[in-house]
Amino acid sequence: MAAPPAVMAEVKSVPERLDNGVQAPPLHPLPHNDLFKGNKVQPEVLRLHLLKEGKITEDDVCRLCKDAMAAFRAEPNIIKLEGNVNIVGDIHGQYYDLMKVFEIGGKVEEVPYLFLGDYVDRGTFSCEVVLYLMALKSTHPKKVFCIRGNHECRALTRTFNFKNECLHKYSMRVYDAFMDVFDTLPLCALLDAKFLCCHGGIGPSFHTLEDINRIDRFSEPPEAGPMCDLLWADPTPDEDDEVQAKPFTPNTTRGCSYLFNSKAALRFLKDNQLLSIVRAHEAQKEGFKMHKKDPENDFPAVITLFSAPNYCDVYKNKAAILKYQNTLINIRQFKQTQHPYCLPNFMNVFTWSLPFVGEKMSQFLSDALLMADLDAEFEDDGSAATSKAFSASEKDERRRQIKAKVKAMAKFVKTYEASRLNNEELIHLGGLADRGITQHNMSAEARAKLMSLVQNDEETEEAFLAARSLDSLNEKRPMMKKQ
Ligand SMILES: [Mn+2]
Repeated sequence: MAAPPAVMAEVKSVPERLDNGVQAPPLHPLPHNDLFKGNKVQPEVLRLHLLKEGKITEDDVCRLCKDAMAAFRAEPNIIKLEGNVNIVGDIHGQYYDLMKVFEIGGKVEEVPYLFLGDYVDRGTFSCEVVLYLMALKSTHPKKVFCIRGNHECRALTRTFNFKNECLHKYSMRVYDAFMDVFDTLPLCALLDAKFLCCHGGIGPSFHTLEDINRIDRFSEPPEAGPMCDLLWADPTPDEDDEVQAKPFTPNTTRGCSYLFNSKAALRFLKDNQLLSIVRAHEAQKEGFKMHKKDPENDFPAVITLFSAPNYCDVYKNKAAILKYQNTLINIRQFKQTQHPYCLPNFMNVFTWSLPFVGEKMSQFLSDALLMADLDAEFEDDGSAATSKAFSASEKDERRRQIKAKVKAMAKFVKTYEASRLNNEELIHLGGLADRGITQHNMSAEARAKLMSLVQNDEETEEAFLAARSLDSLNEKRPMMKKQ
């Protein structure tokens, strides 16, 4: 039997246990007339309401989607931008960190923003991120630009947690409306005719900007081809770049698209008279990465930006945005902002505590049965009445029955215990848990080592790499369902 906790916590009454420092989320959706003044959405009203975990009505969600969709649809595949702009990498449902982005970068009214995609999944506030960005887009269509990331599609949102989040907070109607918006997002941006900004990178399926302009983008992204490469490709890791003779190699980590080496990047830049590729898509310990430099101009051919600090609540990484100001590049890093806690997969607290309660109940019953067994022995010895009532074979039968019951109950205890331990592990794995990471195929020893690094508070390179290693299974594109 498990040892009891060393010190019993002081038992407080229920009112004493209430934390008055935590505000309850608003009970009702934001009234339509607060959200819209005349025909215009009020982004600041929405921002503050979402910050308190408030919701808006489904009709208003659909209205925001319709307005944003019209703005996105009107844009070409490659958005042309000039002058100062803040570039932001992956957000992944981290609404409270998105607030920090605007604190650091300044207001949309002051400087335009370009977001490089992956607004949803992993974090637990994706609805809030998308709603707020859509409100900004329809209010400032020439100040806010959003391109498509690989997560802005049906295939990923249904295997990660965005679809679940929509169903948890809203409905299927809202999820479908978001997906229709994603189908209209532009694919990349061209900044000052020098920087190609996209979510993933380049692939062998296209060579010029004109090729990108020819893509019919208004659909679920395909599993191969130029649209897939723009959303999914990664640069070859620096350490492999030298040995990688081929410009493009299949991207096995992602399960689709390619890794492009620095030669491929330089070739593309030269062919299109560009300086650099600015992309997102990969978590970075420092929030950004300057990849290999072009020997001719000493400028990195590829820059990676990642704007989700402490990704999935376990990576312990910094985030960064790129401020492009007077043709100079300025990287601003930032750390995680506290956010309200959600159990993995939006599980409610009763479902979550079921294995714990089950374990304790079955343990109790198992102990009670053992006692019954002892009592039976005691009665045999002491009471003439029972001795008379039970023959020797009946006593054996009774013992056998109780033993069987104890055995069965022990199985229950074991099952519930395993389920409770699994739940506790999910808590430590945070956002890593949403695609069945617990079935990860690695030795118990390696797994324990990674877990201990992940659970440790230290912000070391080792802890970052441990989280990334545990999470690597999640990077793969899910198999398409044949429809
Ligand atoms: Mn991505």
